[in-house]
Order: sequence, then structure tokens, then C-alpha cells
Amino acid sequence: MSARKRTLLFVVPVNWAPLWETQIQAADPDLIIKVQGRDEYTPTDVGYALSFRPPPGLFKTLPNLKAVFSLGAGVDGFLLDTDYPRRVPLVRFINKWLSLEMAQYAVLHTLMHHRQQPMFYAFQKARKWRQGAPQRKTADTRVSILGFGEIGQLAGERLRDLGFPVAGWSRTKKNVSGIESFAGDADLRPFLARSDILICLLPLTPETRGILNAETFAAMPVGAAVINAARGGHLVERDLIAALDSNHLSGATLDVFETEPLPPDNPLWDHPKVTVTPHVAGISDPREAAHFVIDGIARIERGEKLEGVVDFDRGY
Ligand code: NDP
Ligand code: OXD
Repeated sequence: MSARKRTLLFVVPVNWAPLWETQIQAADPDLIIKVQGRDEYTPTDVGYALSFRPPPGLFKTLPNLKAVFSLGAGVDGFLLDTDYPRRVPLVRFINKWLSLEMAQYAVLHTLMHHRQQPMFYAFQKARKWRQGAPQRKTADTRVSILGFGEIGQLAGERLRDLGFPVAGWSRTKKNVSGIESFAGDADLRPFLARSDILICLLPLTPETRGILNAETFAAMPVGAAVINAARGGHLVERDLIAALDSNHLSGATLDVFETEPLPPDNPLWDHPKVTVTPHVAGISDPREAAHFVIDGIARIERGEKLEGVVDFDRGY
């Protein structure tokens, strides 16, 4: 096997590299790993690349690239690169542990809103022994998942098993036991109308950018809550703040933001109805990612098909 086929270029902030590099090297000691910005490399030697938000234009300078692997499930960071050579498969990270963490996040924050936990935190802080409004029944709290793919379906199944009436919205119809499927633009409004808690788990594409907006919130029931664990670009922040301030929405949980880190002067930080987490809903595990890359390279070299190859026209 030539050196060219076995060189992996790692394109991440240099301080991230050691953690991942150690795991990948342990999984395949023969692989030559070069870190962009730290190591010298010859562009023609690079057969594979691993990244999350690569600098636009880099991949077109690597003429022998056979595949690019994404460290994350979302690939919007790659699709910003208009020079990406589309002959090179882009493979996204599909991983059961990542999906499980995302499903946990969805369950945790659904329960926070359903059980009115932010209100109880406020009562505790004020040393008030109050039960608040009567607890709404689980069977009356309709949970809706925008983006019913790998992560959305797992989250939906976990929430269904807790007794919530769950629905998922996707481009194509799904058949998941006990979960109502809505598909396409025509189904969006009826889907939103049954969303007491709306969880966004969509990929960020030109079609889904800004989907969490004033019109969407107006189509949801009064008192509904929103959870965005997908991408900040899905949310129009000022529309969310207006819907919360008018009491149309009761609360929101946000893990992702248009600008990350969230700037200190962003009003979402201290909005009383907003819970902010710093893009931690699901974090790719380096050991799992190492196996994903090594397995992907081996499959390519055996001429086999890969799971998770991105469709550039669809955008995910
Ligand atoms: P998938 O590709 O498996 O699922 C995407 C779903 O969205 C599919 O059901 C797809 O429909 C649907 N969809 C896409 N475009 C449209 C559209 N225009 N209209 C209706 N439905 C649409 O992705 P994953 O579940 O693996 O990941 C989802 C996202 O979660 C990632 O893209 C990423 O942004 C985010 N994420 C965030 C993390 C975090 O830490 N906050 C961690 C991991 C992921 P169909 O099934 O018909 O194709
Ligand atoms: C992902 C992420 O897309 O961590 O996996 O955001």
C-alpha cells in the first residue's frame, strides 16, 4: 500500500488534536497522521481527512483525497465550502452513543419543561414553598420532533416510552411504532399545532435555516416550549425572545447558537425563560470516532459502500 493512500489529515483546532490523534493512532498504528497547522505535509500524500468545521478551500488542494470524515453528525460546517470537491465522499458520524446522549438531552429538557422545573428553582431561590399550577398530565403533553432521522427517532422512542404522545416531522414519511409521522412542507402546520414541546433535531440546510421563527411559534399552542439541540442557524433569536416575552411560549432550552461561544452581551444568557447550555447535547467520543474513521478507511480500500455519505444536493 502506498504512503499516499494511508495519510490522514486532521483538520481541527491544533489544541484538540492530541486527544483524537492518540485514539486514532492506537486503532491503526500504520496510519500516518498529519495535523493541519501543526505538521508539514505534502498535499498529494493525503488520502483521507477528518474535520468538523474545515477552512473553505482546503480540500480542493488535496488531489488524491478519497474521503472526508466528519467528527460530528451535522455537516453544515463542510457545506459552507463551495469549493468542496464533490467527487470526494463526505461521511458523517453516525454513532449510537452520540445519538443516545442527544436523546438523553431531549428527554431531560422535555421533562424540565413538562414538570415546570425552572419555576421550582425560582421558588427554591426565594425560599417559597409553592406547588404552582397543577401538573399537566403526561398524556396531554404532545411532544413534536422536527427532524426525525437517526437522533430524532431515538429521542422520539425514549419520550414515547415515558408516556408522551410523540410525533416526528421529516422530509419522507416514517413508520415508527406508536409515533405519528408528519412529512414535508404541507404537514408542517398541523404538526406545529400539536406541539406542546417542540424539539429541533434537523440538519442545517438552506431549507431548514431559520425554521424556528415567529410564524412557527404562532402556529404552536399558547404555553408551548421549544428545545433547540440542532444548530443555532435554525433559530431566529429575536423571534423567540418576542414569543417568550408575549407569553405565547412558556420557555426554551437552547444548546446551539448562531454565534458560538454565545457572546456575553446576548440577551438569551439571562432571559428568565431560557435555559442555555454550551453545545454539549451530544459530544463525539474520540475512541468511537477513531473506530469510525479506521473502519471507513478499511471499507473504502476494500471497495465497499459506506454508511452516512452526505447527499450534497439534499444538504445532509
Ligand atoms: P439525520 O440526517 O439522520 O436526520 C435528519 C432528519 O431531518 C431526517 O429525518 C430528515 O428527513 C429531516 N429533514 C432534513 N431536511 C428536512 C426538510 N427540509 N424538511 C423536513 N425534514 C427534513 O441527522 P441526525 O439525526 O444524525 O442529526 C440531526 C442534527 O443534530 C445534526 O445535523 C446536527 O445539526 C445536530 N446535532 C447536534 C449536536 C449537539 O451537540 N447539539 C450533536 C449531534 C447532532 P428524511 O428522514 O426524510 O431524510
Ligand atoms: C454534531 C455536533 O453535529 O456535535 O455532532 O454538533
